[in-house]
Amino acid sequence: MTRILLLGGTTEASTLAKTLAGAGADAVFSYAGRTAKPVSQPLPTRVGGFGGAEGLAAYLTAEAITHVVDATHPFAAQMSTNAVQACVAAGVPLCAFERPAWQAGEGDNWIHVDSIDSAVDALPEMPARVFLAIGKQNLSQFAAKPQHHYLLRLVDQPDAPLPLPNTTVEIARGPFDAAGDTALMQRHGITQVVAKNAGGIGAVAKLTAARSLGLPVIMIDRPELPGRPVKGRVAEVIAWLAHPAS
Ligand code: 3Y8
Ligand code: NAP
Repeated sequence: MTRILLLGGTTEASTLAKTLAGAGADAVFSYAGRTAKPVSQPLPTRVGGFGGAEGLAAYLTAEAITHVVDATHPFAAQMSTNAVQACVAAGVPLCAFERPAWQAGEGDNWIHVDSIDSAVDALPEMPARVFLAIGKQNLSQFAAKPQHHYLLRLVDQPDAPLPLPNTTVEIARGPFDAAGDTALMQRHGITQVVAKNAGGIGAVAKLTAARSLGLPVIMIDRPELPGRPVKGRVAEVIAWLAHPAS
């Protein structure tokens, strides 16, 4: 009897949830609980951590999960690592559902860095106006360069003082569009953008806007993840669910 745990929090996860719900699949959607009011899903939904890889393994057994699809964000490295370990421990097949990384195109001016700290190092010494569109969890590292004015885009109003002295906060939940991001960046006189190589369509608008405005982008490459089968399309995930050994 197939029972699927879908680790969500991305556009891809929401798309897959619709397909599974439409097919009447027995599936549970999982959020970490990072935002106050996550988008509702057409599947039974659980919110919050599992308690590490051990907690997830216990959950898989207790809930008689037969397949895990990890459709979390490419930067959700801890969740993806825990999922690999827990599925081995519980003997449950796992596949990732992931969008490809963005590639620089004609007219793009990207500086590739391999971590958030390298992104901080890549910022100039002279005061600049930086669109820091990487969410809330990694802001404190940018306190090393307080001289810049940072435009922050967050999902929820911050519930604590921000670790940066000069900020403008924009509260918005993606997906975003290029016209909106171009206007936003012009309005704030942005001189460079910092982005995670999330891939997908939900966060790409700021790259399109940077290209049209001729602005450099500091692009943070994805963290290394443990080996696991990765699918790039809903149809491939559905086929895998029928034949997990594939
Ligand atoms: C809680 C669920 C869907 C999923 C939508 C995608 C697209 C819109 C673009 C910018 C970049 C950023 C951020 C972003 C995008 C999608 C997707 C995506 C980037 C929600 C959501 C949850 C989260 C968590 C949140 C992080 C933050 C990252 C904002 C819901 C809206 C910057 C990633 O305040 C916080 O603590 C926010 C934390 C993790 C990164 C960070 O480190 O701060 N996402 N985002 C999920 C959970 O609890 O499990 O609230 O509805 C989902 C989406 N955010 O269903 O359509 O698929 O990527 N999310 C990045 O890419 O850099 C915004 O502003 O340009
Ligand atoms: P993370 O750092 O990899 O995970 C930290 C811990 O959060 C995990 O060990 C787990 O706690 C819990 N967790 C993460 N995702 C979960 C999920 N889908 N369901 C249940 N628990 C989860 O994760 P993150 O980067 O904070 O991302 C959190 C959520 O936001 C994920 O759903 C992700 O898809 C989404 N998201 C993240 C980004 C990003 O830039 N990181 C962007 C867009 C969306 P336990 O160890 O207690 O199990």
